[in-house]
Amino acid sequence: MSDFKNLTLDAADGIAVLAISRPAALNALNSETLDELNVCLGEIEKNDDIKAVILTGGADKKGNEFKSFVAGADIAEMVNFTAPEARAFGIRASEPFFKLQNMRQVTIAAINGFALGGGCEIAMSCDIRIASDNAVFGQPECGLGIIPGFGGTQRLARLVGMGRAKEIIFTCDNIDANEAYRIGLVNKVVAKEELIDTAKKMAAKIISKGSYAVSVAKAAINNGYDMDIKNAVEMEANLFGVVNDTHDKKEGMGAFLEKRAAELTDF
Ligand code: CO8
Repeated sequence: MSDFKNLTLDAADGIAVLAISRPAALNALNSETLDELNVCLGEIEKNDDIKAVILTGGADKKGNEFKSFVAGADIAEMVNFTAPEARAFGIRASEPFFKLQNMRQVTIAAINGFALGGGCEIAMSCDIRIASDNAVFGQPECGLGIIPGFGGTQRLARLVGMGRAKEIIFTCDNIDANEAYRIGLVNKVVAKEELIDTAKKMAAKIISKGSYAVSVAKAAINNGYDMDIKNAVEMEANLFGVVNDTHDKKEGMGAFLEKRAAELTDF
């Protein structure tokens, strides 16, 4: 794997913990970090030894690990953007964000503090979100005279419904972790000391299943989400056919019938 200035990567037992780390700016996303994320996720996609990715935020400049997940896009970089530059910045972010959404590995955001603007948006690009009890979510963009531009107007409405998404985006009110859980923005809230362990336990459970099957299920859920139900179910049937022709299917069902533990290896 390449070396990165604004990311740290720690991989063991099939699980990579990828931390966005810009301590001076509460891990705000600038162009350099977005490009590094894109390269890093591209390398992970090709790596058969990594089956799940936990995305989190590094410590702030005082060493506080629970201050910030990602405090947004980098305002200092955006302040002088022209319209074409701003558009290009949004497109630049969409590449790594779509990788998180669509890569064959499961992606879990472990949200360890501020998840504002682009921070909330990158968390929403992951498959699953686990928040520490001190996490804070919000879309402050309209207060800065802009709109959420890393997918927030689209993914927030899909996750929490249009009415709640409009309230959060229009009022710019932050919400705490429990409210984020209540409205379905996060899957789970845990004590901050347990955040990474909880994410690792969930990742370990998921990768103990058929990893190829999980990646195909992920594709089926993602691809079908915006389709009409008839075409979506037909697409599912096609993917069901694909997973029936695998080692893991023979092994998984064979092991059940033989009353032994399955050894699932496809990825
Ligand atoms: N960008 C740049 N620098 C930041 C950012 C940011 N988003 N957030 C924090 N920082 C910097 C601060 O400027 C400060 O730097 P310095 O120490 O040099 O003064 C350092 O991080 C520490 O921050 P604070 O001193 O402000 O820390 P506090 O504990 O007082 O406050 C907050 C923490 C509440 C998180 C505060 O920093 C804050 O409000 N940050 C901005 C949050 C925000 O508005 N985020 C949304 C940004 S806009 C966005 O994300 C748009 C995404 C879509 C773009 C689409 C383009 C096409």
